[in-house]
Amino acid sequence: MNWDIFLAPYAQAVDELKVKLRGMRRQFEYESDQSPIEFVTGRVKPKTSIIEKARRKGINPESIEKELQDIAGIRVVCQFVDDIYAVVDMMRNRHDFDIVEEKDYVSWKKDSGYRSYHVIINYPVETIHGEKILLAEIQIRTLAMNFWATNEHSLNYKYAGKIPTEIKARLKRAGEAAFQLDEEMSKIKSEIQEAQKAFLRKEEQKKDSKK
Ligand code: 0O2
Ligand code: 0O2
Repeated sequence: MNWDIFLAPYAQAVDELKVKLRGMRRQFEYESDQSPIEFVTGRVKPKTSIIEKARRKGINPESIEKELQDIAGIRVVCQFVDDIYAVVDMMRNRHDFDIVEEKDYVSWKKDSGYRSYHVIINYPVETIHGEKILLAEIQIRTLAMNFWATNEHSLNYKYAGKIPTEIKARLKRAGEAAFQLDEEMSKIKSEIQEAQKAFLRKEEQKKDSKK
């Protein structure tokens, strides 16, 4: 298998989706001063991780593109929990891809403590050989969920999936603290947004006075 050829459409999809979702953020900023989207990142899963995940899940090399949903991965990070559901709603209304599956690990966290909303899509890319429809995974989460997941991911990598019990217990407590942080921030959301709007207005006034 030629991996560069296989992965090229996925790289195209990740690039396109980053532009599109970052475009949504910009439109919100112009039209309402605030956006449910804080930032958007994306990556193509590295070849070694694809091979390892396929082996772990017992997927044949020929079935990888049908069965591995996250070769193209996009991450949308929000400030508040209800922003996640606003973003999911917008995804459902788009016409440039079809949602094939939704996994709500926000309402039902995973045993590890992981929280995030996953939307799996069929995304069409134009290739030099015509249209190719491929799977992509969009992870939507708050800043607090992202902080926890990034750190847990690093520890899993460091300990090859066997995190020592004491650190696991701390991670569990950190997960609960992240959940509390989201809850508390949601309660003062309108206060925070007023403050952010006032800050943006001041910045604009500063820019205008320099013109
Ligand atoms: P690591 O440490 O192995 O995770 P840009 O300049 O922003 O357009 P850039 O810099 O290529 O593009 O990448 P971007 O979009 O900032 O995001 C890349 C990093 O975000 C990667 O880290 C990924 O780990 C992480 N990431 C983003 N989206 C996803 C996703 O949907 N799934 C997963 N698993 N990871 C994601 P690194 O640097 O590759 O390193
Ligand atoms: P990476 O390194 O992020 O690219 P699974 O069998 O659970 O591994 P599956 O069935 O594809 O995977 O689906 P799942 O669990 O819905 O979503 C997979 C992706 O979600 C993972 O990709 C992670 O990015 C993220 N994720 C799921 N569970 C956890 C968790 O407990 N901790 C963290 N930090 N992230 C999680 P990969 O393939 O693990 O890899």
